[in-house]
Amino acid sequence: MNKFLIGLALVTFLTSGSATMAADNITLADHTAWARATPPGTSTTAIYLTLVNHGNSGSKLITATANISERLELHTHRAENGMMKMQQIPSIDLPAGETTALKPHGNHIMVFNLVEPLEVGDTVELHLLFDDQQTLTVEVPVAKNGLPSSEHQRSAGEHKMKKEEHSNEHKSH
Ligand SMILES: [Cu+2]
Repeated sequence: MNKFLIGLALVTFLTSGSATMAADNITLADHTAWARATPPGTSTTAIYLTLVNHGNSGSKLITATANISERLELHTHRAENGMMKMQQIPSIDLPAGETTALKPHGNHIMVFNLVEPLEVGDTVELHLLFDDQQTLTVEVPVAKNGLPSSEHQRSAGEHKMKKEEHSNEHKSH
């Protein structure tokens, strides 16, 4: 066997090896997932959660789906002329060994064209797909201003303000 073939065999082995090991590397951090309840007349909302990549290689969240809407998008906030604007992004990086939070004012999963309003007490079954074909299904509770933890309640007022800004921006699209 010449050197090229040996190299090729090694690369093939490593590739399939890492693909197997990538399974279940990404988990949801406990009590971090929530979807924002929608007031009457609103058909857009956002979902937040924190993901942990336990693997040795970086991953990317590339798609989110749920039966509440056919249009879920990955969004971020960017400063533009001193204003924070939402923008769709193709993926969200999940660096190896790190915890990545999707939260108000930052990255989030945007939901458009809700089939019906989201009410507190509802649960959304959210399916996440990552760039290594790994998938994760998350039960997401619907809440008004985040989860009822002390940390979230402290900034509840801030969340409310953000929500109004959010829906206004989308009406103009
Ligand atoms: Cu958004």
